[in-house]
Amino acid sequence: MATVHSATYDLLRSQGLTTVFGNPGSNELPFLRNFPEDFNYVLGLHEGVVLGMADGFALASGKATLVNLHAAAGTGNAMGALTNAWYSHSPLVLTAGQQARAMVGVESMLTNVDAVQLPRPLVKWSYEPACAEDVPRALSQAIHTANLPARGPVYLSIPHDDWAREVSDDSALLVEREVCSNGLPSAQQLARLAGRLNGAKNPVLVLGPDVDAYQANALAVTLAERLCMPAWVAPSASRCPFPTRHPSFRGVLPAAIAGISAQLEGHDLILVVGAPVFRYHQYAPGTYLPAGAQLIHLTCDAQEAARAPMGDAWIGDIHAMLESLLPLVDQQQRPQPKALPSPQPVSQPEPQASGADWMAPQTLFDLINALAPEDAIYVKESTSTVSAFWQRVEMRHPGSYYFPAAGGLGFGLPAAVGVQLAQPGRRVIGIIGDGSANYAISALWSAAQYRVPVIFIILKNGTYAALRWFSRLLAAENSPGLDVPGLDFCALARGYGVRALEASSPEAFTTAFSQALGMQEPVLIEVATTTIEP
Ligand code: TZD
Repeated sequence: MATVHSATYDLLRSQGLTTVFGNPGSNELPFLRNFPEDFNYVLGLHEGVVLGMADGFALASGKATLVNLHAAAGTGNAMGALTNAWYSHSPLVLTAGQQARAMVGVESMLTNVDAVQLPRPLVKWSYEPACAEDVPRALSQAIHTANLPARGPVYLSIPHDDWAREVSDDSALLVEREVCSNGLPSAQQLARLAGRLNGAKNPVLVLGPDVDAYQANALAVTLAERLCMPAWVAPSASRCPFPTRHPSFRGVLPAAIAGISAQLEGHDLILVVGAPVFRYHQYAPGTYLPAGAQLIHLTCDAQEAARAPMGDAWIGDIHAMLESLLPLVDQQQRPQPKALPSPQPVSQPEPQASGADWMAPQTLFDLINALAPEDAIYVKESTSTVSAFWQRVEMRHPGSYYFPAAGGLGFGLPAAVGVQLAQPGRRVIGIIGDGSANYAISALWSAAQYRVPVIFIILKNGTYAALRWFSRLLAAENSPGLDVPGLDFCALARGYGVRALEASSPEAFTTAFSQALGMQEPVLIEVATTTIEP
């Protein structure tokens, strides 16, 4: 007869969740015992790292990914990283070990007292099965819920004495289940949408992360060309939905109400695809839409559609919607947008007062752009250099860029490891600030132990530069706690078993980066950089 343990592994295998990201405790050991040989366990030394690696893996593979956390403390450590997973529609199946059922009521050590409540509101569904026999079914529900649109994290708390219990043969039915959703507006709704697009005089396209998640980038290019419209990336961009050197490409919209209206001034129709409307950041009040503009929103997320303060929304599968829409959209005869001018090189700064070299981030990005493979994947978490990066680094292919979707730091290092594990054929380059790197630094250990060949580039400017900019915006100058001097990332990397190089002049960086590209192991390059405005 099957046990909860054997039925669960059969289910995970059939659903393709054979890579488990975790950090174990006593509550989880009965699940991990006799870990099958066709499964991989990726150990992270802190649950923020575990979740960040799993997030990167789920985003880059597009598949539901299993996370195994330790009770309440482990879940708590992962919550910061869960903010990013939630906003990137990442299909993470979080499981956490619970105390033995008989020990929960007395709140023994390692009891997850209100397990179901703990991860809310950052999961689609949270559950603790009412009896052991229901664990495989509940896990099946968790996996399908994570995968169904809009995708997102789910949480299951499992008492550790459940694993050895027997389950009925009907648990085999779970293994055979397939759950599909079509998610396409009706023909009539699509025709109405196409009519409005065909009738627009000066439309503009705004593309979000779900265009990339649904691999609809090429369809977005065709749509932009068909309607001769410029293409912007939605504010707070966490993925790259459009080739950045295409003549229609305009860059990333500012994350402010007034800023967006100003940039989109003059357009009569704003078509937003695969992004919330909108994901603002800095508070700059204004009108939501420029004068005379209408907004149409294509989204996979009904909640995104419902909470938008303006516009009409069509909800469905992003790829399927664009694919069905294109045959209904006429080729317009307006002139196509002209390509943006190429950014100019910036001059090399004078050496620091100490005589040491440093580089402008723009120069660093020009070098990376020139030297990196054309299909490199960038995992970025350097907050003040976002615009410079988008201007200077060409991204051509789907799945080329990942940034923390909720702005929760501690994503970059672990997500780079997870993305590289999911995409072994492409090189992952982590571009991480010296502030951001500390939130999940032990991801370096996982990279070293599993020989995950990420190139981690640390931009060492000694400060939280984005917050310095914000402190002026918010009239909050002279705030304490904005500098991070005295960090030696080469020493930290070596301590975790990662090869490290310090390279702060263009020549030294060229040598170090070329060397790193030639190696099949993780390498960290620390680069002293000047401070720039976001
Ligand atoms: N803590 C967490 C978990 N997430 C955050 N976003 C912050 C704190 C606040 N924060 C920002 O929003 S940007 C930033 C902080 C601390 C500075 C990051 O510094 P950095 O990059 O060195 O990585 P820059 O380019 O110097 O800003």
